[in-house]
Amino acid sequence: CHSPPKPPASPSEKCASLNVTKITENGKKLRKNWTSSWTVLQGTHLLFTKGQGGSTSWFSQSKPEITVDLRGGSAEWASKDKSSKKHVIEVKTRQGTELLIQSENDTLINDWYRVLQDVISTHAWE
Ligand code: I3S
Repeated sequence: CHSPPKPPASPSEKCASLNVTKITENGKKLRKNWTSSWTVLQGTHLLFTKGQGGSTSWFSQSKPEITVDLRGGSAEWASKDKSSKKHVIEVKTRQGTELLIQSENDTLINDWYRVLQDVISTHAWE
């Protein structure tokens, strides 16, 4: 994560510009609103800020728009009926929020899929 003034990133920190939309909040269905979002995985939490043009956006300058706790949640490849886009991950939280995360870059999204699975399985019983 390219932000020199910040303290050193923890090993579990990861960031990328990804396309994101919430589809459910507290169990209630929402209208999709895909936005490019600077996405940070910080420990067991995923933080999203409004994208300001891909990887040049500076996370520490803007407050997260969405924060989700991955503990007790799930991350799976979204089925075709969830989106017509390619490479879509469906993230569900224990609190009943569902998000779709997408990137045209399949290497990048595969990497995120693997890391999300890893975080969720590591912290499954917390
Ligand atoms: O699941 P939907 O309703 O087909 O999702 C599409 C819509 O949200 C659409 O916006 P409006 O119909 O509200 O104008 C978006 O532009 C599409 O991107 C959504 O579908 P995809 O398949 O791209 O997730």
